[in-house]
Formats: sequence, C-alpha cells, structure tokens
Amino acid sequence: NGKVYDVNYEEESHNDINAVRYPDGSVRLRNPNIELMDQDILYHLALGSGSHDLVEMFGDVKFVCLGGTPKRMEQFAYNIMAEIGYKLPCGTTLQDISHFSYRYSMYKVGPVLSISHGMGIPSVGILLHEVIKLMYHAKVQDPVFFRIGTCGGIGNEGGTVVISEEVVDGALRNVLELTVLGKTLQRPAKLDRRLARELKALADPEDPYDTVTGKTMCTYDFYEGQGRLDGAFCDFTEADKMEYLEKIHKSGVMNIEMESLAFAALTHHAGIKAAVICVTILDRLKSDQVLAPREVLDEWQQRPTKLVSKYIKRYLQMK
Ligand code: R2B
Ligand code: URA
Repeated sequence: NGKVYDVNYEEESHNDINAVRYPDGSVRLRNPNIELMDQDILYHLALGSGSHDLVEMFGDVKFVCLGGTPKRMEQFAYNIMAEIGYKLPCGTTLQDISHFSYRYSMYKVGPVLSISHGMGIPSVGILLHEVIKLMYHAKVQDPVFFRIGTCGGIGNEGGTVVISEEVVDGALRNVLELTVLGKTLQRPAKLDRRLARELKALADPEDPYDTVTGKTMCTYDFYEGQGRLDGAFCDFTEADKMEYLEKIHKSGVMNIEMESLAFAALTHHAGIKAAVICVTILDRLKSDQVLAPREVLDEWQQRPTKLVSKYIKRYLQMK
C-alpha cells in the first residue's frame, strides 16, 4: 500500500527513516555495515547468507515465536502445526534448523518460526540480533514477534496469563541499558499496545484462569534481582523484600521475568511489532520457591501458547 510507517510504530522513530521498514513492510537494518559484507554468518543460529538461501528458506515467515527452552519451542511447533493444519512432506519430521549451533533451537512450520532464547537479557539479545538480521536477509515482510514464557506473579496466583502492555527494569524504568564502547546508552523498551489488546480479546472467558494485561518487570537476575530471600546470597530482610514488592505492585507491575526488556527494546528499534505473553508460576507476594508440581507447571506453560496459536490461526484464516 506504499505506506512507509506502520500505524503502530510510534513517536520518535517516525522521525528517523532508518528506524522504519521498507515500503513493502520488509525489515530495514539500522546498520549500514551489513549490506557491504560479502556474507553474514549468523553464528548462533548455524545459518549464513552465503551458505544458505535465506529468502528461499525463510521468505514466507510471518510470525516469530520465542520462548525459553528448546523442548517447549519444539512442542509449540508441533502444536501450531496441528492448529493450522500444516502437513510435513511424507515421512519427514520437524528438524531443529539451528541444531549445529548447540545454542538455540529453531523450528519452522509454514509461516511460523519457533525459537528457544535461553534465559536472560544477554541470551535473548544475541538471538534477536541474529533473528532480526535473518528477517532482513530473507526479505520477510511485516513480521510479528511473540515471547511466550513463564514469570513470577505479583498479586496474581500461579497459572494466570499476563500480557505485557509495558516493560520496566528493576528500578521501574522502561529502557534497556546497554554499554557500548564504554558508554551506557538507553533504548526505549516499547511493545505494541494494540497487539496486546488483540491478544487479550482472544482469551476465552470460560477459561478456568485469568488472562490480564499490565506492566511487566524484567530483571537481570532470578534471585537477588527479583528480591528473593532464597538465593545463595541475600543482604536484605523479609520486610525489605515485601516493601519493594508492595511498591512495584502499587505501581502496576503484574509480573517479573528476565527477557522482556531486551525483547521490547530490540524489536522496537527494528520497527517490528511484538508482544510478551507469560504465565505466572507462583505469586511472589506469597512465596519465593516454585512449589507447583511438574505436571501442573507443564499445563500452565501451555496457556500463553494457546493464545498465540489462536492469534496466528485467526490471522491465517483472514488472509
Ligand atoms: C522466566 O523464567 C526463567 C527463569 O526461571 C527466565 O528465563 C524467565 O524470564
Ligand atoms: N521466571 C522468573 O524470572 N521469575 C519467577 O519468579 C518465575 C519465573
């Protein structure tokens, strides 16, 4: 349609032509070096622009779903295959495209990529650099990224699905801090609010659990960084912890996890629409330890994936 800007792409980036996508919706890189390189090796994905025909392999991608573990993302790939009625060629099984990186796992089911991101901001950050470059090399148009994960609830019992509207760091700032050439810079960590609302609208009111939207805190650590008393170290009291958790609760924080800040900041910087959907595996106002049995955790972890599958299915049916 010739539009340069996506309607959901906001404010400051509107003024910066490099921030937005090409008129056909394909991803424009904010790095002039890449197009000058003979080939680009996506080392942690075990792919490369010289060794693989990335347009042929990935040109039809529309949705990129990221989650913590290889197993869950393999399962998600099989689930989405059943949901969208995608058939593998006779006698074949899904292959982990990034197997030989021994870092991340990647599965492709038609227009859907399902990729594991490991734990924490550095791990998801490295992956996003390479996946965003993959989108560019493959000339993917208007991709939508989802993070499906687990989190600690703040005043939300285990099994609640939280769709992030906003993400903040441990000091309630909604920026990703990054030290580059010895200088600390800040990137705004913004998610697509409309996408969050659309996902919320897909939640089934009959579900035996709540699906809520709100603010997500992202920390650099699971233990001290999330105010836990049960790490190998702890220099604060239970009262200090509760004061902090009550404070963030009052400011609207619904859940705490460890990747959303980088996920929101890097997708926003690339002009890519993104959403974060996590299930709480405990209520941090009640406990630090994850006490739910494995089978219960496994069922809870299916909940965000169901919402994303529904979104993808609807989108594909509307086409
Ligand atoms: C949620 O769960 C992991 C920590 O247990 C981390 O990756 C996160 O964000
Ligand atoms: N993931 C986190 O980062 N924190 C929790 O409390 C649970 C899952």
